[in-house]
Amino acid sequence: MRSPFRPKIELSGFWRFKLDPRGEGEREGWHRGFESCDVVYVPSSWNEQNPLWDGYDGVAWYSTSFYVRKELEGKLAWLVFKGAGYHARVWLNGELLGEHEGSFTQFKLDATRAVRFGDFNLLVVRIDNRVALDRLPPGLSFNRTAFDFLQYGGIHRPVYLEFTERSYVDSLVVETDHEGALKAEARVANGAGLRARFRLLDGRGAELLSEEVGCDGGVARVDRRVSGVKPWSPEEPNLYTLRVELLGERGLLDMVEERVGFRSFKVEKGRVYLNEKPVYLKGFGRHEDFPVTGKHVPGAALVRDFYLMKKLGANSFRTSHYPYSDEHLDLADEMGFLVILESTVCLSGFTGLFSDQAKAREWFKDPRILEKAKAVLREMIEQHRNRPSVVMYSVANEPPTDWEEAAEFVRQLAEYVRSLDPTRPVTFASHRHSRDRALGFVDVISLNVYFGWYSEWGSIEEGVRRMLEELKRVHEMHPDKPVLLAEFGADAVAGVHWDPPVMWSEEYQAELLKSYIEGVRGLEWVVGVHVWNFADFRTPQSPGRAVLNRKGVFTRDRQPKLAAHLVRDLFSRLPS
Ligand code: ADA
Repeated sequence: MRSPFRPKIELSGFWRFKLDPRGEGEREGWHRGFESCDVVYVPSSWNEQNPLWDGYDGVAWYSTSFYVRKELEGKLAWLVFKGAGYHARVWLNGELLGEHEGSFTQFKLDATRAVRFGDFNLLVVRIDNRVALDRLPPGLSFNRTAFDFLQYGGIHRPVYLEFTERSYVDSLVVETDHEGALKAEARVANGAGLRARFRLLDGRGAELLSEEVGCDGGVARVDRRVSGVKPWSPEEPNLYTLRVELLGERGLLDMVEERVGFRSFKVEKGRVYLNEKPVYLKGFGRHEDFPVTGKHVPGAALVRDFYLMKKLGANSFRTSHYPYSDEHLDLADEMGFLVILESTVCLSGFTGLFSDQAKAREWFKDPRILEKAKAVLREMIEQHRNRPSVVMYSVANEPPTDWEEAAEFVRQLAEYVRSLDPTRPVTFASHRHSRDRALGFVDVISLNVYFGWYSEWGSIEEGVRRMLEELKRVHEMHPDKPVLLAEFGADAVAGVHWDPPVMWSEEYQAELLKSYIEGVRGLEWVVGVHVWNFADFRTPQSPGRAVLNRKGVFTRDRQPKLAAHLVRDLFSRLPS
């Protein structure tokens, strides 16, 4: 939900910055302002902005100042962070506004009490980026994590102030289908006696619907079937604007908008259907990772990513392994991609973090962890549920769900997601395959498979044989569930060539991807293939990582490896 109507102060730019390795800033009163010669750019991770900060796994402070015009006095002031982490604590003019845990979902703080109208204001943010076992995703330290991507720190996404009247639209939920059904519900703060006008506009601004309803009880709803709308699909991502205008005696009090697409996505008898037609999910696991800016992928780089995915014939990706930014998913809506929106419960190397496996099992029974996992799911669904591109939720990546405790944990998350949004299928990415005890709890089975890379070294043929064996075993256990090959791939250092194909060469990566994609073609219960990964990305340091995870079909600066050309050809010969 966005509002072109509300006065806004964007806070992107150069901020003051100070590391706090001993965690003494708060005791020293840095929240009232601090001296520092260091500068950092917002939005971006701090890590690659200064080599001294690259591996910094600790606390750091940000500050900036801004002017608020006097004529805004009397309005409510909201401070919005689109993503900062791992943990942010925020002060305005020395007053604590609040805090937030988790780097990848937006949060909004009421700044009305603390803001100085007609004056300059000092905003100070404390970011704690330490890795810990009770954080999601968990780890022991910067290079000992359960997840294979860098724990970037900082204010990765935009920050801004916006101002509303005391009556405003607080949230908007929209549900559609491909035949023009439109259900919209707006929650209105202090809405007694007010009216809300719902307007649906097409791409040229022509009005297809205009309906005025009351806001008593703080809720305004419409439930109509709009004729003449064109469905949303990857081939034709038709978008409309749903505008909600809040009306009082003095006229327009607030206005919010949401871009909507009319589409249906469902799972039936082991298939997935988009707008009642079977669809094949062709694409990638991705990351939000870019040189220098880290977790913040600049708009121009996102545009290049999407054109490259289109060029390769992709129609889908998973937001591995955390919710992506609004800009990222805006392009998915705009350019037509079927997105699996994944939470931050990434547990790839989880069991290896514990010498005592009993303690690892106990982790899944800790109510604080379950609460944190639910909070991420709640926030990501609230932020992205109106998007036509989001067709499925993934509650976790590679949990050790051969363990009963982990399977029960995943079951609770799947149940919780359905209670929040029953309109979308649920999955999680499994690397336990036929040993997995949680596959029955989800609607689509997603499998991460690396035979021929982490085992059967150097033998793609043997790897593909084992892959097919395992997939068929899973299918026999769950014949009614569609299977997505959610991850498969091989590292290749760009420029390393070898004939015959050997591991780490571009040829081996290309050959493995080709063999996997062709190996599953014709298995009608396999509903898609997501290559791991779209581009090379930063990871914790280890002997198995050559600075980056090199499984990208593109380099980190988005130049193609041999595999990219091959994937384009393979995708062109797959069903759409
Ligand atoms: C796992 C994990 C990915 C990445 C991949 C790899 O499947 O889900 O994040 O680590 O393996 O490259 O090994």
